[in-house]
Amino acid sequence: MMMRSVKRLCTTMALLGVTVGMASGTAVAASMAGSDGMQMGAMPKDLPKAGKPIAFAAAQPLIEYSNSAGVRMDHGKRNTVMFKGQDIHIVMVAVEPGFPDQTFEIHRLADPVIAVSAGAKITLTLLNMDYGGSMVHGVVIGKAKPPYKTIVPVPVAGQIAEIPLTMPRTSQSLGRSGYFVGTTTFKAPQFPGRYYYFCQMPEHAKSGMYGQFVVMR
Ligand SMILES: [Cu+2]
Repeated sequence: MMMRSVKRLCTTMALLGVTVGMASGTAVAASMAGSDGMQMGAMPKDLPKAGKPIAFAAAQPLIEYSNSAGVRMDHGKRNTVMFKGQDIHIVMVAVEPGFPDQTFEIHRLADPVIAVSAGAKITLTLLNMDYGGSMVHGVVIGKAKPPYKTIVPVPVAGQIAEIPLTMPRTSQSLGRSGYFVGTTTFKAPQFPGRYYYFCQMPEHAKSGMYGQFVVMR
């Protein structure tokens, strides 16, 4: 089932005449009709350190990268952002303004399927844009699948990555706020398979803060 849907994505890509698979992991800029889109996002340099809030101006390149990197493919409920290549940078936003509570955004899709190449070196960054005391968010990627309990003990089975909990933004005002960022690097598994990313803050995964993480061939 999973491989079939990945295959279908690849077929769709081929039909659209899209070239992917840059060795560097950067996407090729292309303009395409319809809702399927592919854009280049400049990979932010000098990623902010965990635990120190950054200003909105410093968060903006990360937001822009998150909104544009990878290949966005809209398939109804199973929207996917595909990252090809062996050197991948993914920026996830926790609750981008305008999106529902307890969601992750990539490419302005809430909780999309993330598809990556097997064996790729992945830099994963989380920018927490949420506001409010308990709006602490992190990311764990592993084999633990939904439905989730209130507390999901970590590490989970088959865990491949974790970004520790990051604090919400410091002010109601987006422009005046400080933003917390977490980053981890890991290697995608060598074999295709289906994993899940979720937020390890109690209640969050249970209330929907998760998505699929698919390792493609
Ligand atoms: Cu969360």
